[in-house]
Amino acid sequence: MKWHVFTFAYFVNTLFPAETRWPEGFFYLEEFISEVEEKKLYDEIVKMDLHPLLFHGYEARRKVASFGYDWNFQKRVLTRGKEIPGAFRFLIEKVAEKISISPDGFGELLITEYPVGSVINWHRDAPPFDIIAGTSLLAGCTFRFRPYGKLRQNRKEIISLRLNPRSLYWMKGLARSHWEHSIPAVNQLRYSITLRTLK
Ligand SMILES: O=C(O)CCC(=O)C(=O)O
Repeated sequence: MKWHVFTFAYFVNTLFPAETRWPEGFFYLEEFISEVEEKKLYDEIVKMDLHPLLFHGYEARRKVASFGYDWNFQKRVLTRGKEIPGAFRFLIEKVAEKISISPDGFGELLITEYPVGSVINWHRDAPPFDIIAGTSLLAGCTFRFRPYGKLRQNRKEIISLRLNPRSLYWMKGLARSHWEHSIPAVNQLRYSITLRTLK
């Protein structure tokens, strides 16, 4: 290897060590669904009655529709809600195949609408859930991680990445237990479809 190539490779490696780019247990894939699939999912979502979300006592600006098992943040209980509509089956199967689980492993499907300016604040996902997988429709967003609780010594430890439309992320393990995540104000209308397995 020529010296300048080696120097560059070493420098890049030092700046962005692969293992600290994303928390362990977090995975991201671009162009997971096609534009046709995105449109098909969006056409289903616009038919739905989305309602404002109550999150830790506050009404968030984002709106949701939940199917399957639903976690109530106020009462901290899991209840069985409406059946997951069949129109989402192709997405569920595609995600399940990608992350090597059975499609029936997903206990919840959550649709979230993020109007311009809306956010999701720092949180870890609800305790009864295990693997979390999310697809972005229409627009992307910034997705941030910071160490959770006592592990959070330093606010500068935020890891920020860009989720593009039609991408898929999934998280499990340390990314769920040792990190919390948030989305700062979006600058374009975004929808997300989040799938969760039960523990
Ligand atoms: O919109 C997203 O992709 C993130 C959703 C999320 O973090 C949540 O619903 O708890």
